[in-house]
Amino acid sequence: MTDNLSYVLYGHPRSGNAYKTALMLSMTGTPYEFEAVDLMTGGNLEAEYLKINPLGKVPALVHGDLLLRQSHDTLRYLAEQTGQFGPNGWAEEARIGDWIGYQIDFLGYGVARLRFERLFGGGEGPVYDYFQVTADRGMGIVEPHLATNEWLACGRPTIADIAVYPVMSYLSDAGYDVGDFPAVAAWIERFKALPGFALQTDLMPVEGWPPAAK
Ligand SMILES: N[C@@H](CCC(=O)N[C@@H](CS)C(=O)NCC(=O)O)C(=O)O
Repeated sequence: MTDNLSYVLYGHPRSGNAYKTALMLSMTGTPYEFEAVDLMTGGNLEAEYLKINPLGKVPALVHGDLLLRQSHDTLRYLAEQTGQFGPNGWAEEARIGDWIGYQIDFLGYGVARLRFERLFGGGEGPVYDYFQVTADRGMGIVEPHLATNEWLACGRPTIADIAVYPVMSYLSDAGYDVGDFPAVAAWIERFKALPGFALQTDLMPVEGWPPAAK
């Protein structure tokens, strides 16, 4: 850390986007306070939280006077503050950016939507099918890449891996069998072995989450 200002993370363990920030804090050894925003009861849409993030989404990260409301900004900011997991120069920045864009385009609008629909929606229908096509395209991109690359970018663990890991950690919730993606499965194990790795429930503990299986 470059100063003594404390970090406050607003999030919820259901959120893959908040998990990115929580992982980055943990894996860089950055202490933080956690403020739970209860996505399950609409806490993200309550007036008190909307003052922090008018978009009504998590994560939000406060560091002194700075307020970050986008998960990928939190990764880039923490990389700069800690000197860890970030790019060295624009050639690396661009390759990391490819995977951050991939996360939004194929995981955020694909795999993560499938998971949400299966857990909380109908899990079928034309909208679901659309997410399936996007998610399948995304899995078809990452599997061959990781078959020939140990990490997503730059030949070392970077914020690209931290951005992509949370959604990959719940592939089965999205209806995939991780065994069908052996290179992704091996990368998941490499990622989990990195110092500071922890589960979202340990980094953002919220009573009652995950819900007991019925
Ligand atoms: N672009 C935002 C997306 C954040 C986001 O979608 N958060 C979800 C949880 S993963 C959320 O708060 N959803 C609540 C809602 O939209 O009502 C980021 O990358 O941080």
